[in-house]
Amino acid sequence: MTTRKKLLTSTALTLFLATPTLAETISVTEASEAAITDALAAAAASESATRIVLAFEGDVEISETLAYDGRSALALIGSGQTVSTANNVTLLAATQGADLHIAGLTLAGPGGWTVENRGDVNGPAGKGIFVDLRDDQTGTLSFVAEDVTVSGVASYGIHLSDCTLADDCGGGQTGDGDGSEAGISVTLRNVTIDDVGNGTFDGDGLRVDERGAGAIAAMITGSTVSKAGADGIELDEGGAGDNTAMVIDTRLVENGAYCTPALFEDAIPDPDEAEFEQGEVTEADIPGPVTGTADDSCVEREVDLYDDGSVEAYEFGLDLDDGIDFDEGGAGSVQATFLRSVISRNLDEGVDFDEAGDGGIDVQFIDTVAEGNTDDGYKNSEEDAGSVTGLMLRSSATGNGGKGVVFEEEDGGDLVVHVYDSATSGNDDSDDTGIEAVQEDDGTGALTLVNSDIADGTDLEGVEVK
Ligand SMILES: [Ca+2]
Ligand SMILES: [Ca+2]
Ligand SMILES: [Ca+2]
Ligand SMILES: [Ca+2]
Repeated sequence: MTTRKKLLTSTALTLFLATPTLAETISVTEASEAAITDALAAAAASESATRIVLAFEGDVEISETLAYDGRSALALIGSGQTVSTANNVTLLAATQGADLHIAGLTLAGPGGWTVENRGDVNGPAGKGIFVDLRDDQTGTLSFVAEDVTVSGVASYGIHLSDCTLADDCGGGQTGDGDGSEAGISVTLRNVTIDDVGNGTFDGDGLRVDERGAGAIAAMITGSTVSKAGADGIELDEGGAGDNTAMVIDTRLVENGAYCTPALFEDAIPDPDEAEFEQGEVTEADIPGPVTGTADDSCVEREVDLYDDGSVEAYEFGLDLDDGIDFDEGGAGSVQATFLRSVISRNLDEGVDFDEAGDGGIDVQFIDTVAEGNTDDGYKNSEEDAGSVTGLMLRSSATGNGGKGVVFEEEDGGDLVVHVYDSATSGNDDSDDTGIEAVQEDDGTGALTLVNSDIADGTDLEGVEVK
């Protein structure tokens, strides 16, 4: 049962509204899938911004996706209810690129997904929230989630897609696909994303695909992303536009284990890497692509060939994922600030920032901890034109399997890193693994260390310590 009324709006406020259409409020008073579906259909038909208030007590189980096919902004406001499904479907989708504001809701998929119990075998894997931008979209898509929990879906927890290839859109630097002129703004406040993306390859907690013109701007506060099958957060920005993020009071924990190492141990050839003299072996002599596993895309196989076609080297590895992963391609920079955040026990890097094309990396880690990640704690890699500027203030990298902190700058451009009141220890179980700073090709490199304890040492190339 739904009732509709115009939202009371003062004359003074009206003067400040950018659009002539006022937001309507639809109150859903019955706890049922049909009532919510009706409200979404009414909102789509109204062609004005709509606020749907879930004004019922109790939870709702749905069998199909709650789809909003309108283009006008939609707010879906709950008061702590759970919307769950036992089916492998996307819970909430804005199919026409509408601005979406969701608050006070838990969205729960069936759970129990693993690489051995996949959700993508008989059709697409369900997501938590999906916003698909239109090919002709302009401006900035605004997505806001506050006091929201997403769990138990086979694919992405939250997916915002401005990419013509939809789920086949690869990473931002090398990924294919084109996009609209629009950019994407994403805000998460007090959001929990847990146990998502464990039923398909590359199922991130939060995933943004931004192609064509337009930038990504992310504001993430007081949130937790844990046990996502792939990256906790992946922001892929291809084409013109920056990748900008503020991450405050946020935890990224135990993400990236869809390709569970124990399940693939026996499938990886032994030895898992080898090098050869020119003319020694052909590709037919080395182990071929791995087949017959729960998901063969988990096993990466890299082969380097000499000019004469003989094999120079091969390497097999598992595709595990990061706490937070930015890929920035084309024009534009990575600009990120972390404040009071924890990046812990992710299966690849903790922070993995890659910037290519024009533009640099400008990052600040303040009161932030990276510990126990399988590879590097913080990895920042920049190439082509552009510089690297980094700050670590009262931050630490401890017990990571790779380096503690990496800043790499290639091609034209400088590297300037300041480390104050920070510490690294126990990374990679060896020496010179606390901070790696590399400046290559044209440019200068400077690392300033003040009142910091880099117990496992530094590894510098083209960089002076001040
Ligand atoms: Ca775009
Ligand atoms: Ca870009
Ligand atoms: Ca660059
Ligand atoms: Ca350089």
